[in-house]
Amino acid sequence: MSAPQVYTEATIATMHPDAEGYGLIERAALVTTGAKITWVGPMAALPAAYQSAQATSLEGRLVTPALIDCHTHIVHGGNRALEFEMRLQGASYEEVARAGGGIVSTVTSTRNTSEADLLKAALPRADALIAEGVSTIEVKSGYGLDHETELKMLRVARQLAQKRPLRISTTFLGAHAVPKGAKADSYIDEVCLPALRAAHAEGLVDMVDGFCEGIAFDVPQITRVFDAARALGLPVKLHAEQLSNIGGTQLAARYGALSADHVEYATEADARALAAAGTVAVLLPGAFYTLHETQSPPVQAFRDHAVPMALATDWNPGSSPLGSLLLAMNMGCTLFGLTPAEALAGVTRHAAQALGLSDAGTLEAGKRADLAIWDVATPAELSYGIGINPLHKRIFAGQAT
Ligand code: DI6
Ligand code: FE
Repeated sequence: MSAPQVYTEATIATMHPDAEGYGLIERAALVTTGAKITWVGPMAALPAAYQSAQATSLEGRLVTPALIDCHTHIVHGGNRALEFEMRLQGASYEEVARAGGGIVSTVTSTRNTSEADLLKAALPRADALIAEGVSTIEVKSGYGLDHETELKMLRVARQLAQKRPLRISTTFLGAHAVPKGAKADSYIDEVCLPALRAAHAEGLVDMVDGFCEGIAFDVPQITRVFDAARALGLPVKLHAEQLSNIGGTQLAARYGALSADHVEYATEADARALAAAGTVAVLLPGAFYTLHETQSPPVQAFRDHAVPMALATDWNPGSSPLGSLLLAMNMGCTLFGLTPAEALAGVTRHAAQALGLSDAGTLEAGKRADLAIWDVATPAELSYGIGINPLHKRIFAGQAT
């Protein structure tokens, strides 16, 4: 058993679910033992057993749970700067997609990039997130759209956690786009579902996702994917109601999904369904911003129905080349009207929930010792800065990294 490590003179945002806002404790201490938190509370209440332990004064710094980016596509080949230029000249995201650009162009690059090179390209993306105090990243497949490449992407995602002090949750997103020349229905049945079963058999899949949209797959098609996931015992999530409302959110709720993501076009009834299912609404302001969207997600309806809201980068080469979760927090506040407390919950407790992780996202005894220590005095400063990274130190599984 490793010796306890005591941190003192901290301001701690516990993000405890029963507390108001940040669950803030001033003049606080936190104790880690090995990879776990063993005590959190006011310094004045530090148990005698810890008073003689090795202590580090944090000199008034803020401690939060390490951040969690619960929706990314950081494993991919190539980039889409050309498409960025096209859209600036007036083409819409859907027009670009229909012209063979968009997701399908990243598919070509990803197929043509070796596993080693995909890893090489993904590592600096992971490093950029780590530098902001991120401990856990969800990574999706979905730029392969063939058996071999979908599995290759997921293998690379798994390797990230071997190359860096990082926790990776993998998501199979075979139902991301219809590959060129294929029919959606036969693609689902003949490519996507067999690839899902093979990836699962190789231990590569933690969750299953789909893109439920006019330019991708409809509700009956995603239903087949969800049924296959259920048969394998895998939890589901869904890109739903990003560009229109075609019933994805209700579908996600019917399957008890971990999350429904984007949800700009979700309605009050959709919010009610998410609440009843315990499904997290993952808000992705980077895509909203990049695509010049004007329809904001129904944040007030989510609040009214107590739908947990998470925030993520959606880091992908097309609709959200956003490599900063801190900036996603700022955008969540400025573009969607979240409070800074909602934004921080969105990248900690609710992000953990969106990944089905019950051992992270709050600072409580028994949880993983994944912490972010910040050179700020108040938690609102994390959302307030634009392009400012005040990270002092990241602790991953009890170790400073
Ligand atoms: N919605 C998104 O925002 C990303 N995927 C999706 O289904 C976009 C992916 C891309 O444009 O490459
Ligand atoms: Fe996405």
